[in-house]
Amino acid sequence: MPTEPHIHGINGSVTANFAVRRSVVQGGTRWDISFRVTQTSHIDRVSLDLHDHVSRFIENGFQSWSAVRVTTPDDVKSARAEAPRWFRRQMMADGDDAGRRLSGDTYLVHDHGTIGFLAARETFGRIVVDPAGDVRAEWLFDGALVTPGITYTLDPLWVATGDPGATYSAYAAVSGREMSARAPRPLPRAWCSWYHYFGDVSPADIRENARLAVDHGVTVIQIDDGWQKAIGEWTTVNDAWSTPMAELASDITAVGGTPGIWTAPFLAIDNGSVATAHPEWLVTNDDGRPTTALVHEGWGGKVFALDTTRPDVLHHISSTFATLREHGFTYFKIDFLHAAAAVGHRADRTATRARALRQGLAAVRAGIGDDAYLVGCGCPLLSGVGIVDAMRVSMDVAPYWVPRGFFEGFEDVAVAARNAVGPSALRAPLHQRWFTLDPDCVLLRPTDTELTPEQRVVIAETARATSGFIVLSDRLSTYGDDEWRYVNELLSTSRDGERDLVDPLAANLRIHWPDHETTLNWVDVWSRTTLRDAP
Ligand code: 9PG
Repeated sequence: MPTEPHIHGINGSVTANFAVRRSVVQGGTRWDISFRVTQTSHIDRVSLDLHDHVSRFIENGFQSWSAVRVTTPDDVKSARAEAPRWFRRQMMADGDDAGRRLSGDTYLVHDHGTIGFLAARETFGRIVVDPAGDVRAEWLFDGALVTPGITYTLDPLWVATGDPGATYSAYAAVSGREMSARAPRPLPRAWCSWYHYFGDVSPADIRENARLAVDHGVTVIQIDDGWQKAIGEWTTVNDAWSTPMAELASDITAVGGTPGIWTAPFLAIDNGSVATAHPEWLVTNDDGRPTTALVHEGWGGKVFALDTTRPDVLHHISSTFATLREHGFTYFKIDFLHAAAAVGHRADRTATRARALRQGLAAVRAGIGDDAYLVGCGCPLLSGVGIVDAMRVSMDVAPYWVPRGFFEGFEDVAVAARNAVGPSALRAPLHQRWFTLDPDCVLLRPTDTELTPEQRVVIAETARATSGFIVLSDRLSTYGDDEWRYVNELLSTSRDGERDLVDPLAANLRIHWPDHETTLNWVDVWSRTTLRDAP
């Protein structure tokens, strides 16, 4: 039986009085915990020993791109501790634990059940597995200031014992309701510029593909990274981009398409106009200097994070997105969202990282309007529930299968097709219960690719089985009759509706989807591939 929660201060001990209430919800135990402190304190975390022991589980990483893999408690990948701090903190809810312990961030699916947080409104949560297999729950307060006289209510925890697949689906349903998941919208049929053109895309490329896509029933034309003036400047195009975005959006509309656009709303490049004009808008380190949220050589190096606890920053974000909407865009892919949750200091010292992120996401939604289609990416998943329509749940797909170049211990989170396929399959139960699951793009082009025909099919079939959210990301003029016939089959047979995993920890992963079951051979996913569909 679990005991009393513990509270950990940033500097030394904190005393608190806890109130714990337990109830039975959908076959599991729901824990509602609140506390009051006896003196003003900066809180690191609250922890609860679960007196449970696991031997196999899914390591479920912090955000869209983090590691998602079936593993054992001792497989801590100690080399992870050597990766740069910004990278560890981007990939794990507690990046400072990298290489020492594994966790299910937000939830843990294990050999005899599922444990998870039902909400991410107040804090990020992690289910920590120590190398011996003992588990505890942690609510991360990130140093937030807490005051006596206020009752703090933790995001609820849910603990269920039973079949891993069944408890996983039940957990996704209970937490989705707790976070008021949005009603699923019809599956978009989309084209995205990234995985063929990458940063080297032009308005002419967009127009060429828009025409071909719309002719084949693919209507959303999503312009990815490469159009913007700079990271953080989302209302002006760069010098090489000859066309104003409002004009390009109207060109897309004119051929029958729906204009879509990529942005990274919480980032500001070092030395860019936002960081220079408003240094006070940035999340900072202990030394008062801006926190490096990430390093991206393609963009020019260090990238900072906006402090989304500031009303002026939230206003800037909302008005930026209202402008993009006025330009004609109604489909928005917002990326690198973890930056709003960067570790560091913010104007509102009572705010946790989770609250900062949630406020930033709400500001984007306020700017685009309730009816625009919003796709989250690089985001702690539960934070987006109730705000986004769809969410990326894996690392980037690529025109090659196995990763090339990564920080040691983090090979599962490097760009590579297998790192899109595996995590998407293991997160399939989130589809429709949390949001429309985005398993990343389908790549069918027969040229400019190192994927074998079989690997291309595995990517596409994984997208169909896990959600039916099909986004093509090829230069469409490379398609012949065979590719278009397959696109047509994918679109006409994709099905909405919830997904279940028969045994999430098995070597053959069976994904249940409406009237179908697709089996991924796990060993092969990480090396070669096979896939069987049993209608
Ligand atoms: C645009 C891309 C695409 C893509 C997104 C995101 O950690 N990384 O090295 C890393 C590399 C690329 C990346 C995310 C993380 O890609 O997922 O679909 O929009 O940005 O720059």
